[in-house]
Amino acid sequence: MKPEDVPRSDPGRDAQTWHPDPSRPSWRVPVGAVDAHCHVFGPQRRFPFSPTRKYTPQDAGVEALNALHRHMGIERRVIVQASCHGTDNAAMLDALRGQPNASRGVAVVDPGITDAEIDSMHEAGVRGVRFNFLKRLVDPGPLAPRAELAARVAERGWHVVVYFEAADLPELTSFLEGLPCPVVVDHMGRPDTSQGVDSLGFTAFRALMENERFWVKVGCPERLSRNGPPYDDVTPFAATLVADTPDRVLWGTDWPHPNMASHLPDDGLLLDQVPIIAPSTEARQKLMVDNPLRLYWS
Ligand code: 0GY
Repeated sequence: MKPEDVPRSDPGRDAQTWHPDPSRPSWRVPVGAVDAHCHVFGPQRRFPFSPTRKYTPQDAGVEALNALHRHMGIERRVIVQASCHGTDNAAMLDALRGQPNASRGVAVVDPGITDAEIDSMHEAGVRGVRFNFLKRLVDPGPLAPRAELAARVAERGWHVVVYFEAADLPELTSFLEGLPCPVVVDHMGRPDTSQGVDSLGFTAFRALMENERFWVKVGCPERLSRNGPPYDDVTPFAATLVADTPDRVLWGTDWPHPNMASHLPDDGLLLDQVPIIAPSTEARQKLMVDNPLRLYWS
């Protein structure tokens, strides 16, 4: 069991989870590159965390995120609501409004959200809702209200982002395939990286990806690796997905790597994984620019 998989009963404040001095990427990222999975947290005095959170991150505000992106040469970002802020999207929305053209968001909302609230989020740059099925983070709750919510946001051209463990895919497959909008899978569907890419679980995930409504984020090796940096055990999974579906892959930093205790990921090293998993200029242009622009900015 990886450290982050141990259920936590104490949501006491975590130590800082991001590298204070990330290395500079050793390659030149394409113009217009997008970080399609990052978060902002707090500051807690302005944007309090959810009372039902399972972990308490350090404040990780938008200024620190902006500084990281400047350092890495990344021009746009998709800010994803994480469980520690529950369904209060205020910190994420505030970050979107600070750089409206360069930002898009993915919200976590109550199924009872009003149309006016959805419209207001759309105005701020939100283009998706996230369904989190990780039992160590949330009580996933029933599926039917989520299907109804998906139908409502699909009318506005939004998509659904799903976060699940590979072991839960069989029971979620028919729900996911029935959603009336694009479905973006976080962190490669969290494969068991101790088993190879030919394992039954990853084979089932690749079969799901044959459906053209499905997209996948191929970053986050730091969370999936059993060996740690440079994450060689995760590389084949990401490279396989980029080769399978070059037009439906996205990449993100996962900054500030919340709820991680194993090590402080170096974001420069994470970005250096991109030329390994996407070896051609064309593949990198799709992964970091064309695909996220199509999904979030068109
Ligand atoms: C991530 C991963 C995690 C946390 C969340 O919503 C969240 O709290 O996403 C995790 O603990 O695996 O996407 O950053």
